[in-house]
Amino acid sequence: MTTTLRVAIIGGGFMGRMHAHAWRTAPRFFDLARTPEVALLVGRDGDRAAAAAARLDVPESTDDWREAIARDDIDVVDICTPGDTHAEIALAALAAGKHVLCEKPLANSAADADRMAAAADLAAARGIASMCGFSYRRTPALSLARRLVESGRIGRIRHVRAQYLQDWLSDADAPHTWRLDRDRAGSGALGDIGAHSVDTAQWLTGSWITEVSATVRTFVPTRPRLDEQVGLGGRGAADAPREDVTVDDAAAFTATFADGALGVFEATRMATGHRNANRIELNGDRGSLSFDFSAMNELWFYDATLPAGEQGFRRIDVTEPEHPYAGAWWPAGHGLGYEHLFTHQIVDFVDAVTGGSPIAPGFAEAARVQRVLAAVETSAASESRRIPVEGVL
Ligand code: 4PW
Repeated sequence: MTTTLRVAIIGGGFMGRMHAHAWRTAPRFFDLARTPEVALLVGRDGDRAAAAAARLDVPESTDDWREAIARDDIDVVDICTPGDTHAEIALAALAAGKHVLCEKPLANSAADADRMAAAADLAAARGIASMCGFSYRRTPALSLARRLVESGRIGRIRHVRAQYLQDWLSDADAPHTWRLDRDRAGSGALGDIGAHSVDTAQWLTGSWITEVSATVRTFVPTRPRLDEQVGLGGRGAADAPREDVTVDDAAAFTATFADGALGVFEATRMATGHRNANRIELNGDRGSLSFDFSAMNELWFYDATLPAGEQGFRRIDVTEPEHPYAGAWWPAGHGLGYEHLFTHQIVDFVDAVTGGSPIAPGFAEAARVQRVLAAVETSAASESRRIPVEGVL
């Protein structure tokens, strides 16, 4: 068995660059059964692909993802493109016997997600691994939270409270990007960042969401045409022709979990002042856990089994060798950043490819997230959801 794992990254934008960094960093800090080599980068056009490949020190580039599928010397296809391309690329890659890592959300529809999950199951029987990139699971603090939940430290969970707040679209003249186009992105804040909250909540609790009641809003119906993509948004003249926003700017929903817990979720990219506040809190009958990505190296734990006079939320600095992933990095509490989640994701993916550990989340689990997103949009579109409060206007 060759010791290398040759990777083609499809997409050279924010996530493509992040994944290239993670593929290269993982073997430098973790012992991997096979050594990843990013061999090919696929971009939207030849020049962009070549420029991204040169910047990321990837030896070859192309503008056609089908080349990656056709090459016998490619073992892994890593999909870092907008959601409208995920199903076609993943299905072709799995059929060609490639292992697949696919960015979230898995697809732009529950139907596509289910097709991908079915193909992944068939491929798994041939030893082909496939995983969806819900990277926040790989935060050491959230992995520690899952250990504490699994060991019963907070008991039976009654409440899940999840918010993912960003503000890069707060300016009504922030230009139109693919993330605002339903045909490209599938949905807006709901699928782009709310999907993370849904996955994290189901993963931490070990319980599926069975019912939702939702509201979505589009506060800014049109935005100026984009001149140049920069990060999540970009540059565009405020007086440029405006293009329709066809997705949600914000989503809020309640959720019922299979084990009876009640969830409250919120996702928006217009929460002025919040750059990337990805928060979740679990309240159980023996304690609570609280996490805010803005302080990603900390987990807050309330132990209700302590003597009453000693109870209170205490901060766990999740930076020690005893904590998930942390021991591979820096000593003396120096902490980690967003990019480390993606390195951990590669470590777990390579481990899954080499049969060392189960795949999580696989496409079937990611398809469950997609079905929750679909239920949220169905609820939000259903007038029966709106119950007027008596006596008000
Ligand atoms: O999943 C990604 C998040 O980690 C999103 O697609 C964009 O990047 C917006 O927030 C972060």
